[in-house]
Amino acid sequence: MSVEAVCVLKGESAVNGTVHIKQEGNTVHLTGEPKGLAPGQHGFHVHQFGDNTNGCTSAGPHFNPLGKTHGAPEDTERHYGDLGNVVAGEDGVAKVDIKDHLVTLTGTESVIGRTLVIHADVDDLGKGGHELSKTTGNAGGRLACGVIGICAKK
Ligand SMILES: [Cu+2]
Ligand SMILES: [Zn+2]
Repeated sequence: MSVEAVCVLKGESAVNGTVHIKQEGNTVHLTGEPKGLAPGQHGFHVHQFGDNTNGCTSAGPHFNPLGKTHGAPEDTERHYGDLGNVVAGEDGVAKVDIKDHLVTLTGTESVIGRTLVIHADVDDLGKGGHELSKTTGNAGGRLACGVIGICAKK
């Protein structure tokens, strides 16, 4: 059985877009083209709660069921929600095409019902030496976010 999810990113900024998330065996594949971004890198994470009652703030911290330190997607020491950065071009569009082995749409650690967040700044992947590097990658404000939901069958 294949599981597919979708996330509509919105926020107080002009940033918006749709991200599709598909489970492919043990890998999850995220694709989409969020737009309205400043050119350059932007932190991209799954946050703990699917709660947007107070905008993207109420999504809480990075999804981190194992109590690890913030890191890069390829690190062993990372949050489950750490997807690194997406890169926006001069047109403000980020072509998201990420495969990850810790984010999953199945089982007890499923990200369905949690929030995907795109940030104002670069995620330093835990290596920037800032006091926030080890928790958030010092990625700055939350430009847009959306709850990851089960996709309607096409
Ligand atoms: Cu984040
Ligand atoms: Zn993190």
